Order: sequence, then C-alpha cells, then structure tokens
Amino acid sequence: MDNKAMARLLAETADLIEIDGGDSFRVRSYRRAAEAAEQTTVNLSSADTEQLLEIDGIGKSMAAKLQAIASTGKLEQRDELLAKYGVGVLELLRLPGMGPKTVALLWAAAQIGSIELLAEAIESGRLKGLPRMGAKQIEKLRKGVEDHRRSSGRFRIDTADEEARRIAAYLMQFKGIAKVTPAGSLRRGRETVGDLDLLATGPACEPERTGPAVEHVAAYPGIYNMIAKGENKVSFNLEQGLQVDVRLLPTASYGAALQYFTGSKGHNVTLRQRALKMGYTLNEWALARLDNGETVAAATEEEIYAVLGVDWMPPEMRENLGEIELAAAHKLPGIVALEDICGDVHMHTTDSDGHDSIREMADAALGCGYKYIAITDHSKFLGVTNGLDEKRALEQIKQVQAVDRAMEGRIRVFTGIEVDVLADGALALDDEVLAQLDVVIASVHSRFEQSREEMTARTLRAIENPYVRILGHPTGRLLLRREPFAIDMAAVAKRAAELGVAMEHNASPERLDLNDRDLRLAKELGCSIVMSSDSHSTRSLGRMGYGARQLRRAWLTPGDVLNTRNAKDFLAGLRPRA
Ligand code: DGT
Ligand code: CA
Ligand code: CA
Ligand code: ZN
Repeated sequence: MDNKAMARLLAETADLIEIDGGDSFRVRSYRRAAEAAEQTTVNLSSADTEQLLEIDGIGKSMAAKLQAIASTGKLEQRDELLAKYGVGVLELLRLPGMGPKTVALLWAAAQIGSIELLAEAIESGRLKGLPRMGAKQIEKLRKGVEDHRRSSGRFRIDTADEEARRIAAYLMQFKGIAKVTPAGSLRRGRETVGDLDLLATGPACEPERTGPAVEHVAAYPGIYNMIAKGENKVSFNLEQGLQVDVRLLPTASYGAALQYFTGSKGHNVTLRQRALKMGYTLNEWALARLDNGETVAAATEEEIYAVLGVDWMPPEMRENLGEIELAAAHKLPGIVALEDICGDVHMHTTDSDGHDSIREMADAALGCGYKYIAITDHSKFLGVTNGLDEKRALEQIKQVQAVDRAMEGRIRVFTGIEVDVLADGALALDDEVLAQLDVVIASVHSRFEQSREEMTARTLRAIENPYVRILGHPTGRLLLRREPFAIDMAAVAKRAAELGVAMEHNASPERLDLNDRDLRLAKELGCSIVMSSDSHSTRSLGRMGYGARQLRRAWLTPGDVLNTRNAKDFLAGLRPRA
C-alpha cells in the first residue's frame, strides 16, 4: 500500500471517530498522522519504528497503527466503526459541504448513513422537522446529492486519455500485442468518460492462446483492484476509481470489435437496423449474411461501413444525430482537425496568474507550430490576484510588441486581455485601454449564482461594448466541479452573431466551454468560434487536442473556426476594431 492510501485510511478513521462522538484528542491525532503520512517522503510500508517516530506528527501509537496497516492492509478501529455505521457513511462524507458533524446529526436523527438514504429522506420530506434541518440546509443537501449523481463515476477526458496512454504503452511491451486502441467514449472524444475501453490485438490475442497476454494485462502495476479476469477480457479499477476494460481480440475481427465498442450505443442500434434491412447481422465479431452466416466484413471498420453503403466517419460523429443518413448520402461534412488550428489566442503569463513569461509562451507556441498567439492576461478584479490595471495593461502592450519584433516574423504575438465582466455587465477596464488591444476577451469569473435573466443581461451588456471581440468560456462551468451558470445561450449567441463577437471554445480540459451542443447552436445562429487553450504555463499549450475533439463532436468545419485562418485573416475575421 502506498503512503497516499495509508493516509486515506487514517483520515477516514478520524472522521468515523468524530461521527461516533469519540474523544476529540483522538480525532486530532489521527488527522495529524494522516497529514504526516500524506506529506512524508519516507516509504511508510517499509519503514521501521524508529524511522516512523522521526516523522513529525507520528507518535508511538500511530507508528504501531501504520505498521499494522502495512502488514494487513487494514486498520481495526476503522473496520469496527464501519461495521457499526456501514460503508455508506464514507461516501456521504464526500458530498460537498458534508463533514463528520452533519453525518453524525443525520445518523442520530434518522439513521441516515448513505447518499441513497439521504436522497430518500429528502424526497419523502422526512428531513423536515429534524433538529437543525431548516429549509436552507435541506436545499443545500439536495443540491449536493444531485451534483454527486451527475458527476459520480465519471472522469475528465484528460485523466482518461493519460491513463489510456500509460496502459497502452505497458501492453505494447508484450511481444504478441501489436496494437492497442482506445474505444468507447474516449475514442468518441466525450468530455468525460464513465469507464475506459481498450482493445488490443496481435498474435498473442488469437483465440485459445490468450493466456500469457491476459496474465500480462493483469500484472499492470497501476491496478488498484481486479474486477474480472476472463479469457479475452480483463477488467480492473485504477487507484482513483476509474474502471478499465481491456479486451484481447483476434486480428480478423478487430474492425468489428472496434466499431462495436466505439459506439455510441445509439449509433450502433441504427447501424444494426440498417444491416438487418440489407440482409446482414452486425455484432462485435463480424458483419455476416443473415441467410447462411457467412462473414462479409470484420477486419476493419472501413470494410464494414462500405458493405453497408455508408462512408466511414470519425468516431466523434457517432452519436446517432443523423450521421449514418448523411454518410449513406455521401454528404458527411469535412470536420475540423487539430492540425487546422493556426494560432492560440487566450493565454496568461507571469504578469497575472501564469507561470511563464511572454517570451517563453511565444517560444513554446512556436514549438507547437502556431503562426500566432495573443497574450491575454487577467484584468484587475476583486477575485483575481495580480490582474492588470489600466497602467500595467498599457505597459504590457509595449512588452508584447517587443517580443513580437524579437520573433522576427517566425510567429506573430498579438496584444490582448481577458477582461472581467462585472456583476452588472460593465467591464473591469476603461474603454481607452481596451481600444488599444488586438484581442479583447470578456469573461465572467464571479457571481455565478445570478438568475438566468441577470446573467443573460450581464453577458449581453458585456458584448455590446464595441471593443469586445471574443466571449470567453461562456458558461463558466468546471467539469465535474461546477455546473454551468444559468444563461439564455440562444439569445447571447444570436446577439454575438449580429455584433460579430466570436464565441470561445475554451479547450482547457477542465472547462471545454462551450460544450459540443452549444457549439452546434452557436454555429446555427451564425457565430464564429475561436478555440483557445487558456494556458497558464507553456506546458498546457499542448492540451488543445481535447478541445479539437469537442469541435469535431459539434461537426464544425475549418470554416466555422476563426483561428484556422492565418494571422491576417484571423484578425480580419474578428469584430472590426471600433
Ligand atoms: P461511458 O463509458 O459511459 O463513457 O460510455 P461508452 O460509450 O464508452 O459506453 P460503454 O463503456 O458502456 O460501452 C462501450 C461501447 O460498447 C458503447 O459505446 C457501445 C457498445 N455497447 C455497449 N453496450 C451496448 C449495447 O447494449 N448495445 C450496443 N449496440 N452496443 C453496446
Ligand atoms: Ca466506456
Ligand atoms: Ca466499458
Ligand atoms: Zn477566464
């Protein structure tokens, strides 16, 4: 067991003792030990008593407990309390705003010891009238349960993608595995994934001889717990809870499996209906004739789609939104690709909350192959540390221009700002300053709780400002952490289109804002889209690929996205400078 897992056991025990009404001194000593375990560089599972006692925050009794955990993987005190309250209390503790005190209260008042039971109690009205359960508190709990249900069990695309790469690299070390491809929602580029589907093929994946390959998969060092180990499928959980299904498939039916496990389910259902009408059956092994069972296509996706009379389509389009009909009519749009993107026009530097300088960002962007960037640091604002005021914004213009000159045309560096939209829709910087910048992005970073009417009016007022050229991360969401704020997106997109204000697709994998559906809506209403990385360091410039997947899911073409153009045409495509 690693230090982090040991720290978690200690922290959970502290919470459980507190729920149990235990001695606060004991609670504190577990908490302190948990923090120490989290922070120490000593390997706790192999350390001896002396080494453990040298760690700040670990005394004799905690050292003994750590050794017990190291040898048994368990902690007696924790197991006893879990037997009393049920494992559901641990889950309950993870709800936002929920601490041991509230859990103790819920338990004492109505034996509520899990999210399930809490949801039930809220719905049935049973919580009302319990001590300290006012309408406000109940509403807070209801929202916590809802948020949890929406996000529980899903993971961000970047997490899934990084894990998939790591596992694929490991699988490829095995001699008989020749190819590993992610399928499922990750291959379709969804912003979050429920579980990870990986398909492997090669000589070691042929039927009857998958044994050694299965053992290799099962020995993956990142496995937290094994769910199932079969003849051609291994399922397990990673430490953070993400489930992974690895399937070993014969080369001859790899295409059929890839098609099937890529989905989506809806796409597969429509495609299978089409196959049936044409006299075929389609499953994860093959496309075969209905009358005599003879396989007609199985090795590649392309063959399967071709026999069914439809053009092959990118996985991002396979959501059963009419793509099969379009492909059958040979009318699929040529959707945008990451390689089409020529510039990145939303990034921060050390002048506000970024980690690298203007020059460092420019050099790194050049390395990404971009033709231009814009430096768009935060404006001054209550909540933002180190945002630029008018004076510093004007000074930065000179610095950006100096870097632009120093790059000698290898890459253009535009001036810009990410100016805050105040609660009433006014902007945080004077017009005279905004007028001097190339790329003015207006973004909402506060008062997310405003009503739909207020937020819509606020955003509309912001884009009426003649210097605003891009509306930044238009819904303010943080994936799996903060819901989008309420806003009439159609009204905003319609007005933005009239004014020539572009809508941002913020490609940071924690935002991906606008999402695929809103991107489609914005396009329909005539808006231009600009995709940007919103980088706060040179390292995150490379994350634009996650955003490109969302543009593709919205079926956007290069013509819909302004920064597929060269520098001059990009600027010309923005709202004219007033
Ligand atoms: P997720 O994991 O919730 O992010 O979404 P997916 O799309 O990865 O779903 P998953 O992992 O349950 O299944 C992977 C693919 O397998 C899915 O996209 C389509 C295919 N599949 C799964 N179940 C069915 C089914 O009942 N019928 C059909 N036609 N295909 C299925
Ligand atoms: Ca999946
Ligand atoms: Ca799956
Ligand atoms: Zn922002």
